[in-house]
Amino acid sequence: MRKKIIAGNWKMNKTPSEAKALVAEIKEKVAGATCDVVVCPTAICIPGVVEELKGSNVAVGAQNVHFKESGAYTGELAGNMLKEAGVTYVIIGHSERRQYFGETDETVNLRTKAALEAGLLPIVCVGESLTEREQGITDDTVRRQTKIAFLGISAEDAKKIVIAYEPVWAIGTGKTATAEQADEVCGIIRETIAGLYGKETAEAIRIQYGGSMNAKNAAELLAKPNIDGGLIGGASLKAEDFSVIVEAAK
Ligand code: 3PY
Repeated sequence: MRKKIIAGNWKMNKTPSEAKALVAEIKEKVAGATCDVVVCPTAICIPGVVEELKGSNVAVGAQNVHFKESGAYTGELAGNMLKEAGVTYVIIGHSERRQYFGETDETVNLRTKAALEAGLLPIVCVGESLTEREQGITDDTVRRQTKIAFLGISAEDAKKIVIAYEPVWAIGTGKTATAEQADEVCGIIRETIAGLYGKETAEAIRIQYGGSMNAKNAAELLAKPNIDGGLIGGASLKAEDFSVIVEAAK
């Protein structure tokens, strides 16, 4: 039985004081959660959020990590820096990073390996664009993204990775994949992992759905056999909505 995991991707929202206030509310509301709960604020908000969440059941995630340990990479953050700051998880390869910041399948793989090396737990995002879905190549796309993301990663490390299936056409658009569509693609991702590592690893790995998951549609999505949680965008910025989603992840 896989433990569900609900992670809030705050994207570029909230100042440090707003972030602290939001997690103060969230931690009260999700104190009785039976799933893993994660919030992923912007890097500058991490220290305050970590401080506010001390002693709670809510873990902190970053939204990106660089693949080198240090050096001339202006604006980047290394895994050991995040780790020392109290970060547990890190989102890698979100479609917004692929779309606006030149992230590729190869850099996703490098970042995933660097995160594991630093002792962080990667949340690796995959998902097809609208054109890819319309052309009937959703399966090929998520298979390719998954296979490259996991290149050179041992089965033991693979089990630490959470995969987030986020159809690009459902991100920030208010459009959600139907529970059937989401479950089907999560199943294809699990099959891909089975092809790479065998059934045991595939059954152990957690696959989230992301893409306009909200307080209204979460229960239906989370009831599907291949969906082990959610990576939540806008709804994670409201403590009430986020806690309803956490509650649905039993
Ligand atoms: C969304 O729901 O919009 C997301 O991108 C979650 O990562």
